Amino acid sequence: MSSKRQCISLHVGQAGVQLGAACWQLYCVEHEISPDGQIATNSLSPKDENLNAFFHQPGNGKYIPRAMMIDLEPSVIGQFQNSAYRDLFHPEQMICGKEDAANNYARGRHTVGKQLLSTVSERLRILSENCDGLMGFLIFHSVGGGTGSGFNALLMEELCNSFGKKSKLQMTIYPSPMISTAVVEPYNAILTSHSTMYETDCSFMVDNEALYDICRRKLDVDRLTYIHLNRLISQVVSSITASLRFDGPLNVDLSEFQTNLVPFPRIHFPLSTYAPVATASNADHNTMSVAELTTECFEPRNQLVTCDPRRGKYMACCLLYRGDVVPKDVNYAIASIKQKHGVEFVDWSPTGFKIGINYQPPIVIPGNGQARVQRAVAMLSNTTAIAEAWSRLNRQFGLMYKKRAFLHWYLGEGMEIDEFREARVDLAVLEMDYAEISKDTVYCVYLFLVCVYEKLSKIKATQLLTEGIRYM
Ligand SMILES: Nc1nc2c(ncn2[C@@H]2O[C@H](COP(=O)(O)OP(=O)(O)OP(=O)(O)O)[C@@H](O)[C@H]2O)c(=O)[nH]1
Ligand SMILES: [Mg+2]
Repeated sequence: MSSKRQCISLHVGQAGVQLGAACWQLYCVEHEISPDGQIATNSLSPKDENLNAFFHQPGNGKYIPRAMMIDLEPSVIGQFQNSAYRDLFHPEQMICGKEDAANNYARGRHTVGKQLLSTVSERLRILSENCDGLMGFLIFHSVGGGTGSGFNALLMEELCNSFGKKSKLQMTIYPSPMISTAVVEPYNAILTSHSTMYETDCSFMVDNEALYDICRRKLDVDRLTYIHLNRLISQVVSSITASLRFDGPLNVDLSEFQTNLVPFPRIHFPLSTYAPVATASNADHNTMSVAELTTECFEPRNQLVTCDPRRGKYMACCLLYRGDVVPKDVNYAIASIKQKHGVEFVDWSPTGFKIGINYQPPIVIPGNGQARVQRAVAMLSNTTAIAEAWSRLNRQFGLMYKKRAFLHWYLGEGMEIDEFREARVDLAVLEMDYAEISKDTVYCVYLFLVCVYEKLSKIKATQLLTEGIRYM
């Protein structure tokens, strides 16, 4: 049977590729597919026929991920090619160049990245031809590095040109508030966010500092590495995609996420939370009730982005339960959350919750510190509190930009200073949008009219604002 809802995953840059390795390993374990793409010897058939949504079956008994790994330099993909999962992908699904973007958005977008684009689009065409009902794309990347930001912008442009209205959802690692691996991360993050603002349908944000904090508190691991962080993110990704890969009583597909989570095209940055994150020695977590799990999702320290939802308002919450969960318990849990102090919704979103239930319990990769549990939940919530993260980034961008610090690296790779100015205004406006949305209903009408105007005139409102500022 072929599912009419296939999804192609694109893993871009170091973080994207490493995250890809974690996600595909987890999918394989969940579906009992061995690392070389064959069905594990102890199972007669793979766990679910719906896995056609994520795996292509060319007919030789092998399951090949509908995915591509792309990096401008060879070492990270090389590591994957030396791992146990090296035979899972066809070699042509792993594309790398010779030199990276050196943490420079402009190199990823305008110079080094451009050289790889034609190969990527050709392979993308082949991947899409293997689908008889392509639903959309999942793009995994960080926005702090040059490839994940710059090449991502190029790729999103290409996806829009070649695949028009297909969904484009991103799993995006944002620069952390305090720890960052490159000084120019705020530049890269803001430039790519601006460039893809109207090309991305939904971007699930995570930041490494929040992930480190959760893993440090909840896992018995002496030395945390990206592997631990990626395995936690992969559980969220697995919950988001479980409904496409497994049958379930209350399945939520990709377009339903968008419809329910994105009230206005630009307000598309949901916050992710996952519970429980538990070690084998922590028995309490293994038996957490649906109500307890749901409460955990509204605990700021369990969020994958550092911000405080108690200082903002929720617009929508999508709760994706897995395992031993029944709708009655979910309804009860949500009713009590609605009474909870500090969980406030905007006045124009009366119902607020979207629920998904999948009976497939979560599975963990042995050796990653997490325990196997009976049930889990991933929450994706659109909250105005995420503006806190944008505000932090905008301020960091502004500090460097005021002095024109590090700009020569970008201008030297073919960028115009206007792009910086526009990106800055665009993201400052985004911050204001969030602030105003939580205030009143009238502003939402205004935001809606702006979207209609932009659609009809094909001129972005922020472009007009930039022009205005320039002449002021
Ligand atoms: N969670 C997580 N974050 C990562 C991982 N690898 C890198 N990062 C983060 O990603 C940001 C750096 O981006 P990279 O993905 O390394 O850069 P890139 O996209 O390869 O771009 P260039 O190397 O500059 O060409 C930093 O914020 C890192 O902390 C990973 O495996 N997992
Ligand atoms: Mg890199």
